[in-house]
Amino acid sequence: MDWDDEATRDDILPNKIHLIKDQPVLFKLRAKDVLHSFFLPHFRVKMDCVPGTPTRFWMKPTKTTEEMRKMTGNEGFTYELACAELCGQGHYNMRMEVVVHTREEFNKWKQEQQPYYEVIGANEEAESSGQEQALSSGKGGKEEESESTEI
Ligand SMILES: [Cu+2]
Repeated sequence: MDWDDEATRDDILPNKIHLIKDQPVLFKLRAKDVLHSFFLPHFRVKMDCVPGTPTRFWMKPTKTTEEMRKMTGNEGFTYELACAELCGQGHYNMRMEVVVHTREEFNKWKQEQQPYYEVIGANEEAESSGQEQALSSGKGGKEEESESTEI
């Protein structure tokens, strides 16, 4: 993210894809290295991610995750995103959960999210207040710090 652009400061970086039932969504796909395939099997959607050629598609989820759990009788049901291209050593790890909410549930979830800019700022404060404190607190924030350096 480009922190010089103030429009990025309320961006969130969730570890799941959160969608709203009956709300069309546009996915814009890019690849840096090799071909990947953005596969949402429960939605019958698959789109290649091609280096140098952005791809895109619209879709509209019509059932929430909870509705699917009731319909399938599977309380553990989750929508899944997976890479459907044998793209390299990290291929096995290219998956993500997709959650489809009602609009009310989505708004509640969104309000609970902290902008990534603030998450990074909190890490920078911890660094500037002295590493001894961060180390003695045992917060396990080392991974977060290294991630923020890469971005
Ligand atoms: Cu991939």
